[in-house]
Amino acid sequence: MVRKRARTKAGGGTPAHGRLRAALGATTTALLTVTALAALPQTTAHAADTLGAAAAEKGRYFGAAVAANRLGEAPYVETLDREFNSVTAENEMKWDALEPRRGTFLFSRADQIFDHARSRGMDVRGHTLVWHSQLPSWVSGLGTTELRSAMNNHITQVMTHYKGEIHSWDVVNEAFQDGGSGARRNSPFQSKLGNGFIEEAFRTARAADPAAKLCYNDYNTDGVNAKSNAVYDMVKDFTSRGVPIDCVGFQSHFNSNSPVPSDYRANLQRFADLGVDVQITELDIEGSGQAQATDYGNVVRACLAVTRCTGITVWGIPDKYSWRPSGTPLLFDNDYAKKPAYDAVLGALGGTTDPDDPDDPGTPGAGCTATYTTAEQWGSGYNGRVTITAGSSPITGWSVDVTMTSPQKVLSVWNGSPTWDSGGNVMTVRPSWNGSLAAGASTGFGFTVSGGASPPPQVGACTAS
Ligand code: 9MR
Repeated sequence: MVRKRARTKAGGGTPAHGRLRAALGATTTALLTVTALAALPQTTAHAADTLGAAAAEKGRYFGAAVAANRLGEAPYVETLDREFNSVTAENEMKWDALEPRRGTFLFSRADQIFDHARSRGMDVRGHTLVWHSQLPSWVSGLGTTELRSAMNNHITQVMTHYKGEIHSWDVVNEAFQDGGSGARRNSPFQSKLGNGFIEEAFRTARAADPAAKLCYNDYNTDGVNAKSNAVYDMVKDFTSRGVPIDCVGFQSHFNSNSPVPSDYRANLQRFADLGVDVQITELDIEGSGQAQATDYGNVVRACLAVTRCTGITVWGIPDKYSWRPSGTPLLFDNDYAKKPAYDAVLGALGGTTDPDDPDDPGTPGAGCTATYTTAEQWGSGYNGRVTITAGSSPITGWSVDVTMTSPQKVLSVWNGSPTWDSGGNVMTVRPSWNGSLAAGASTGFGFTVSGGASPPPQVGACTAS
């Protein structure tokens, strides 16, 4: 733990975080003034070149979910500190991490993330106070009265520890069922405390830290559907009765089974129209290349089109540390190179990438992009297809690495010439006849894989020549 934190008592002195924030505020103001004066002649024509800076120019934050055990890795921290101005603890502020035994609160790992972020002036989103998952078994075993008391105590203790320093808290997470019922999810809270547990959690949270924005957070609520309608009705009821709620989080975990909905923006807007902020809280989109980039750009544009969409958090930094790494759903590849999706997000935010930066594969004119789709699938294999699209300049050749997961094997490749690494699971594909492409034109190659219908291959960035 970086520093010992003082617990606030009712009527007590300034919490440790309050002093930290006051000090940071003064330092930041001084630094900004000096920077602005010194840099004015050169910077007036430059667009922002990081996600956080570009989002800030649009009045939004751009955050990432962070894992405490990665904070010792230099490229991880360098990317976090350079690109993001908000942080969510991916697991460290969940109930099982913070109160594994009743009344025993362990804040050290959560504090590592909190201290890292706050000492650099980043916002912190709190995730999450009341959730059926990652819930210690002692909680599920309690009877009604004890459960009520444990829930309120957990909310109060945790929020008091970070009082005045958390931008938004996910007070209740994933309390509605999937599917068409619009019903509440069964959980210890729901079954013992009934529908009123959500309202009670929000009221307790408001009392514990009046400065924090209080959010309800869920998944599969990104478009208009039975589940989002049920959440909508709850928020409408809360706002009409004065139950404290400030924001709704849309997790936005997308893939081919759960694509970005066409009514995403409209859905965000209808919630905003209830008088709450909306936030994109756990964004990741499985895929690669231009298709993934387009989806990411669309998500960012949807948020920007809704005045009360106050920020976006991506659920991780490099693909390899995603909760679903085989789907390569994030903005940075395993070596922290910016993916085409990164460029699409930065572009949608109104920023620009540095055309001389070799880590920017999606920079206009820099070459080509590769997009993967599974064309057919059967019990023990599939046909994959990679579409290659030239950037804004013509190209005369391209190459793409495609990595299979053992025991999968590639049986054949068409419209491309493969070479293999020594381990036999990475093939580098170059053109057979289709290397020359006009600016913006596409070609593709296909391949048949046996040894398992999933996971899909990992398709690397396209390199043009
Ligand atoms: O990314 C988190 C992963 O590391 C954990 O193992 C998992 C455990 O439930 O939770 C993941 O984060 C989830 C988030 O807290 C709530 N929404 C869904 C996220 C992805 O599963």
